[in-house]
Amino acid sequence: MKEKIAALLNEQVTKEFYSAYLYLAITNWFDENGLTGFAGWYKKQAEEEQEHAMKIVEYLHDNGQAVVLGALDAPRPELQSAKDAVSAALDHERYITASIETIYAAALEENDYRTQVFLQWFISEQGEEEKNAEEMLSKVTRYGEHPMGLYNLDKEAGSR
Ligand code: OFO
Repeated sequence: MKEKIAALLNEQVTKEFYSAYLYLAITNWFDENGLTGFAGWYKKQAEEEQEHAMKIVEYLHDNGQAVVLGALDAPRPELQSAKDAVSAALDHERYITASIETIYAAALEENDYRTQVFLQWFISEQGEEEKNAEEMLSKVTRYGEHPMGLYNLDKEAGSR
């Protein structure tokens, strides 16, 4: 594996762990504001992000590469409402999609076919995550202003 690809994958490990950390911040905000269904949704999301990070860790090891963990920034999303929290999640997913696409573009440039195949799972997953986040934002925008609407959305999120 080329050094450049290994470096980008290493950075992605940190970004995936940061995603988990950000989702934990969002989980905490929902919990602290009595929206335990949403909190449960984002807690699961945080767990999934750790799995994503570990997938990349394993891939690096399977290809004889060292894993260098980076420092995690403290997530400080400015959250005043459920809509802010859901928007922060969507923005972050878009950022991660762009990051995965950057690695994919580098793998194309370096003729790293194995990494291209490896990243396909992440490309599909990001499509799914963006879709879910967009749907969540659309529902919270439409119904979340009304207490009963928000209550029902929280119940729905909690059934994940
Ligand atoms: Fe790792 O999938 Fe979201 O960010």
